[in-house]
Amino acid sequence: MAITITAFEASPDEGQGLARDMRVRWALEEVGRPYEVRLVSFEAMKQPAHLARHPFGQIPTYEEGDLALFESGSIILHIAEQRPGLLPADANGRARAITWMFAALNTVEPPIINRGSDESWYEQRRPLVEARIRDRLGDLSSRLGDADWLDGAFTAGDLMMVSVLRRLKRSGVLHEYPNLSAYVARGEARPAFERAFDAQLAVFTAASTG
Ligand code: GTB
Repeated sequence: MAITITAFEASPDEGQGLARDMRVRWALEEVGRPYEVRLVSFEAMKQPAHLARHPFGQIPTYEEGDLALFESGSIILHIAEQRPGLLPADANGRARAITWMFAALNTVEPPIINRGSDESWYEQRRPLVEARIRDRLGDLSSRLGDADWLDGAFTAGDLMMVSVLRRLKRSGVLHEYPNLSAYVARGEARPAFERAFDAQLAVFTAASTG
């Protein structure tokens, strides 16, 4: 059954692969499933046709036959459950991998998203938000230690955690945790990541040259 996902027609990240379609593309590449992309404008995301797919008018979405999903976590779990490659075969290993997916989405990503940029209103909050980020990164760094991945072989938990940490790359904070920087680099060096990255970059390149 053909798979269609949605992505920004014009991503504000200018091809850095920081929007959440990137993690879905990466998961599909890891399990070897081809997919099509429906590009949506910010205006179209709030129209009834897209709201029927995504109640909050966002990307990414996922369609396969009569199944329509939203929320990157749910989409990646679905992809991982359909084909081998992202979840261990043993039940306990699967449960731990799913736990790391939730940890990435619920514990590590929120303070990272709260990180503002140079807006004046953010200045007062900056010390608190950045302390929260460093708390999470410090704990994650201790847990990872010198392992390649969070729990043995690469799983959907790593895919989600690396995706979340990539949002910090421009900030320089990751460099304070060399094992986390190396972890993100390991994820980005995976051929499936590279294919996904190139595909999302091609959208930006086509838009900026055409
Ligand atoms: N919880 C949902 C999920 O995980 O799928 C969150 C989905 C979400 O935040 N989608 C964003 C969106 O559609 C795009 S990814 N926003 C439009 C809207 O809400 O109207 C978030 C994102 C956007 C841009 C950058 N960037 O430019 O660096 C990074 C991440």
